[in-house]
Amino acid sequence: AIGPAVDEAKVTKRPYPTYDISTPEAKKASFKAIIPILIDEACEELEQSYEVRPDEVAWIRKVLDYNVTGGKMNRGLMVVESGILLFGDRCTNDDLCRFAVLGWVIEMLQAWLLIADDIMDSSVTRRGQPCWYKKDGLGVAAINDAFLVEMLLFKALRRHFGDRPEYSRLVDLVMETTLQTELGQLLDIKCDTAPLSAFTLDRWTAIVKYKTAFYSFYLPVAMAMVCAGIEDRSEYDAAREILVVMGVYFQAQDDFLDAFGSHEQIGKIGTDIQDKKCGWLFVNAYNGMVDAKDKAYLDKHYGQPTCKVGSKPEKAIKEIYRKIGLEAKYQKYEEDSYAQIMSLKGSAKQVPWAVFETFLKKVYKRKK
Ligand code: DMA
Ligand code: MG
Ligand code: MG
Ligand code: MG
Repeated sequence: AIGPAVDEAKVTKRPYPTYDISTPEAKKASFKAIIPILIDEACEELEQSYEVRPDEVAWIRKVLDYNVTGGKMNRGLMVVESGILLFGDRCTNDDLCRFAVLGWVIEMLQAWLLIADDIMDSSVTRRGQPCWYKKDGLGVAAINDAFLVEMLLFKALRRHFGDRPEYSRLVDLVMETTLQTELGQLLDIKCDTAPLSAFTLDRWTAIVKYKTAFYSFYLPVAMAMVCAGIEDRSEYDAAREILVVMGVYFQAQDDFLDAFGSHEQIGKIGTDIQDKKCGWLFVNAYNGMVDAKDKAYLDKHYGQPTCKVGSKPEKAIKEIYRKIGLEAKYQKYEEDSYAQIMSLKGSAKQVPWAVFETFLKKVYKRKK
């Protein structure tokens, strides 16, 4: 157990509700029931231990309501799914609620990463509503809100796990994963000034492994593994190998949907062409699929000021993507990724294959 910190919270932890896992709907509803508790606890702590005034508490509540909820919750739900499968019969109601807290910790991580990502990517909408920095003309002040959500995630972790043996491992895991994600975002953002000749499949793979796969796929399962007391390094390595393949595939889907998904389905307007991203579509097109004329067109317009969202060159580039058969190539890539993941069956010994299968089912051939 850890001793009290200088700023030891005066907040009382709310009692856990009854967590119903009898049906998929009940499972989801039980998961959703945890976040209002975490938000209430955070607000109470800010008021009581940090002299935050009512107006600012209300602001932070709004930041959390707006940015943490409303997503697909795939990552968060996967902590619960993995936990249930790893714990089996010994899983108590408190265990389930703690998995859900960890799930929401990932959703909070994702929330602040996305606030920042949308600023960096000049995006306009997210989850079918304005990006946080675009809401009511907020602008760069949104950066501090992102930092606040990041630290409140550690507060939730401390409140619910501070007196438990797995606490320090969980903190370490979250910090490590955050660093990996930030390094991925660095690689992503540096494409801005790189020549298009540097946009290779290798670079794409490095970007998406770091910016997406670790926090979206490895983290939820690794959290449940830590809670289950798995100590074997080789088990984490085996799980990571499978989950990183899944995460890379997931970001290929995100890149594909950026150009070809409907706003209604994905809840956001794609900006990858405008932003000169090293995305899956561009990388494949540019390296071997386009003829000299189309390549020259990409050189002239891709990510250039002429190529804003909705502009003629942006549409023309999507047209090139269609014409060269990228959609078929993407479908082939989906099949291959599925097969690659299935070929890794059996490589993890203590984590049941059902964990990976559940995750794969959630994302395979997704349209949103
Ligand atoms: C997002 O990649 C990665 C992180 C770490 C948030 P992206 O910019 O392609 O995501 P989105 O399409 O959701 O903006
Ligand atoms: Mg983005
Ligand atoms: Mg981005
Ligand atoms: Mg994207």
